[in-house]
Amino acid sequence: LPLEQITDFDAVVIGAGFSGLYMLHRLREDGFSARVYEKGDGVGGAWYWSRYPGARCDSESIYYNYTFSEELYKEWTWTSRYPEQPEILRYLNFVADKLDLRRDIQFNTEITGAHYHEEYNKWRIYFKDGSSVTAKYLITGMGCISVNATNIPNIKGIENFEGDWYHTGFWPHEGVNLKGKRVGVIGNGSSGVQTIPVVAEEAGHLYVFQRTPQYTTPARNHPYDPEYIKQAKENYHEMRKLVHESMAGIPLQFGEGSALEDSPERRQNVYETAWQNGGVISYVYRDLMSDEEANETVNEFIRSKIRETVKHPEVAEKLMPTYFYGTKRPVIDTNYYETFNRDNVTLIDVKKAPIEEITAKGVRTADGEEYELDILIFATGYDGMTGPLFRLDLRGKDGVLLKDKWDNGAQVRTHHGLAASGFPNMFMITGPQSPSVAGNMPIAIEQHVEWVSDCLNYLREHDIKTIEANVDAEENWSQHCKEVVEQTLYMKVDSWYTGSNIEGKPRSFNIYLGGYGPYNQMIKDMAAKGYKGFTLRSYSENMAI
Ligand code: NA7
Repeated sequence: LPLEQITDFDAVVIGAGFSGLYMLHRLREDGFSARVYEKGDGVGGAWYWSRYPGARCDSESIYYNYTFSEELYKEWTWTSRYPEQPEILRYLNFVADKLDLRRDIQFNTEITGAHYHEEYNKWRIYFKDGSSVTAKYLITGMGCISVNATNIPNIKGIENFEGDWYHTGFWPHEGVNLKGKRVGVIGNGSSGVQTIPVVAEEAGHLYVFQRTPQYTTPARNHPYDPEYIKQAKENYHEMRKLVHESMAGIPLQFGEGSALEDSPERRQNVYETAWQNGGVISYVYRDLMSDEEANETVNEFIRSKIRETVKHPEVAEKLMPTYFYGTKRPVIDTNYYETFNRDNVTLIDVKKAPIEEITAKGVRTADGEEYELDILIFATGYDGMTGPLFRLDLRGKDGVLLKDKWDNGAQVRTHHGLAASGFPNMFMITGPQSPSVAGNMPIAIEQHVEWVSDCLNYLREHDIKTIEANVDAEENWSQHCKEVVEQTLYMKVDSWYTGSNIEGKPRSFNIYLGGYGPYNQMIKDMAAKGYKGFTLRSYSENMAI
């Protein structure tokens, strides 16, 4: 049959980002019929949508890519230490072309839901236009943050604003002319910290509405030396092994000592070296993420850098973070604190005087000030982890909605973040309770895609019709995830990791913090033991086929 007439697939994959592209490749290589559905008109996922000024990845380029193919790795050459959004998008297009993936991706197609039908042992996948297809396996590849789950705070009056407003994760492809404009940015997470210095250079005046001051460390981005790239390519095999065995998907040596055991002088030296090298610095001691006192040493170091950098003591004071460094997604920057020395930048503390209303002219805060704006940018993040899944009408056995099974996020239960009981033949790539955003995502994605691919081959070889996570296995895993996070400071802070950025979202931490390498070993062992914790059935009494 011509492809457009085929409506039943071995596997349907949601989304054509890093996850969907690799998953499709593996499915096809293994001889499964597969189709990826993608809302956008091109590949790239988050990197397709997040085109805001300054958008860049915080993982180093030479690790922020697929490692499964030596040929792909060697053929692509990154230009700088941290890849900017257009370059990542070019990379993913290069991969899609090279592997000839587009012929099995249907673009401009939004999936609204998927229902499992036990009697047929099929997933039926629904689209926005009301049509549907069926598949034996459903694989979600929307990632932990998605354009479908952007967070636009519910601030009174947005509909009255006469200027233009945008969200960083859903940026017009033709760009936005900021030249000479009065621009407001709400939010200073990873996106805000990246966009603020770039917007400041173009805008007539920039107003930064800050609720929680942010720790950020210099990225020290720079063009790559060709010799460095040459070596990276020569070390391909070693690199692939290292990143997959590492804690966070990058070959970084974690400090083994305690921050509290070093003398203040030596500690200062350690932090200063890390600061000069650039990038996140939470790894330099083993206890920075687990001990409040140890954590405070790095906080004080970064605060001293803010004092040094920002000229006006009053502005510097407003920029001083007090939470535990690293417990919100650690941010790296290019000229963030420096930007507040510019004459055309005003920092507004909206913790002190919260935003009360968006008016026709701009933003009004509780102290009665009104900031007149032409453009308002929401850098306010996402309903992460569960958000992309909950936006879909995802129903397992007996029509149970995933959102209900997980009690709106209060009771997330997965088997290693890969699968959930009651949802047979459904797999999640970087699902909740997997290591995912605790490191360098493409590596986490490869671990999952390779596991799912091996699993599907196993099922086919053994003539198994359904695979389903067991309730006790997901109970154990969820408990384990909880125990690991309880040894850290993460739950003590409000962040999108804990879900506390979304009004009404239950506080719950759904990232496995035990490390990429150990996790990968666990899921491989699980498979080697005949898919421990899963029920595999070669038939079902209810099945019509
Ligand atoms: P984040 O990291 O969730 O940051 C969102 C920012 O927006 C953060 O500073 C929030 O302040 C702020 N925010 C959210 N709602 C409001 C309201 N109502 N008023 C004022 N300020 C608000 O999102 P990003 O897009 O930067 O990054 C998301 C991920 O993308 C990132 O971690 C990477 O993995 C890629 P708060 O701290 O909550 O006070």
